[in-house]
Amino acid sequence: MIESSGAIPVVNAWNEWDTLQEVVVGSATGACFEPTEPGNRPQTRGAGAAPFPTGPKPAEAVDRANEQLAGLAALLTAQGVTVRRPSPHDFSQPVRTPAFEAENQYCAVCPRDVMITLGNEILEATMSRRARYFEYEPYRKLVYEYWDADPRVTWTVAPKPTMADAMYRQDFWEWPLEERHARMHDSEFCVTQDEVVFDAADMSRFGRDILVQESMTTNRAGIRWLKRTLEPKGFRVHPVHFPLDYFPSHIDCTFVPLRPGLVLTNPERPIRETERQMFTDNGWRLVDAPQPVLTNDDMPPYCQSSKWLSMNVLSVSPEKVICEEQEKPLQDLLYSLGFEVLTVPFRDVFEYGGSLHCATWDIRRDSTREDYFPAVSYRPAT
Ligand code: ABU
Repeated sequence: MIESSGAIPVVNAWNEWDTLQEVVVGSATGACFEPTEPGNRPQTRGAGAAPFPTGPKPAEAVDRANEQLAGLAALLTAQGVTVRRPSPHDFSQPVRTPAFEAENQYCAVCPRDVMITLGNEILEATMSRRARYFEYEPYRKLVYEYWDADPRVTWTVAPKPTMADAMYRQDFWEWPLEERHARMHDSEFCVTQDEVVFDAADMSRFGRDILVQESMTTNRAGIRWLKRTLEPKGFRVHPVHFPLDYFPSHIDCTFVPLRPGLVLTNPERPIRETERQMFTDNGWRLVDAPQPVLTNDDMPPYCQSSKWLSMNVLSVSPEKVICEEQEKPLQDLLYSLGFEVLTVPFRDVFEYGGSLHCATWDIRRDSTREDYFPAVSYRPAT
């Protein structure tokens, strides 16, 4: 039983970098291959590759990922961080609602995609894919524990979209690259604008300012919902775009704040010029990550994420960052920026779509709400 012990509420995180006290680390137990559906066309990597598998992941793949997730949990525990884990869930069960069916679910490796802590509030995202409709379930037991333990903790569940066929732009996956390039400024992806849709991993926290990436997994209606829900609570919600990313999904391989005044950026995905201004006007430095050690072709065959999982680091404090063990060029950059760098092997988790930031959900940091952008030109919710 968790107990509220005073000054800091049991749920408390206002940014991505303050000193971490409690965190959920994902689990690969029961994981399945992500099914093909209107919001997702998983592909096996490699020329002439076999069709993407279906159903439960092989036991060896699950064991390897779980070993590395346990390694991350052990490292965090050694740093004095309380580590919690999701509840078991049968992901092999199909999902059936009045609007759709999916042959199986996915996994609980990446709590970041579903759950976010915004100050003392836990927010469950709508999610954007059918196989992930019930992905909040492995975290509900924990949510109840936190919510029961401290009356300062609030809990918001975003409205579930239908995920019916009409919610998706079915031809998106067939657009040739030239068309994608021509349409890149429209920010139109596989979800339409008719329903509220967002994954939590498209958000990034900077005190009272929250960035939300418009993407394949977060639409403009989702951003409007976040603005109207969070701005009366004192947050400022900023939509952001990375126009050279033709398949954007989740901001944490693209724009990664490391401490006040410093963001690690993706050199292949610059932020839209007008959105960069908020950072330059307030004296923030945007520093490009080095090229990852792996190319996109070298990524594990069933991994649907890009080589930029390299920059999906987890901050333990404003001075200390956990980085994947083989990403030496990034480690060198972080050292040169004054960080203490801790490393863990994490390659076997990549095929589940994430690295260190994706595979965690920070519950409590020694954190207060600050204004890091006093010179912001700000548009309220519409
Ligand atoms: N889940 C994060 C994946 C982002 C990327 O592939 O760049």
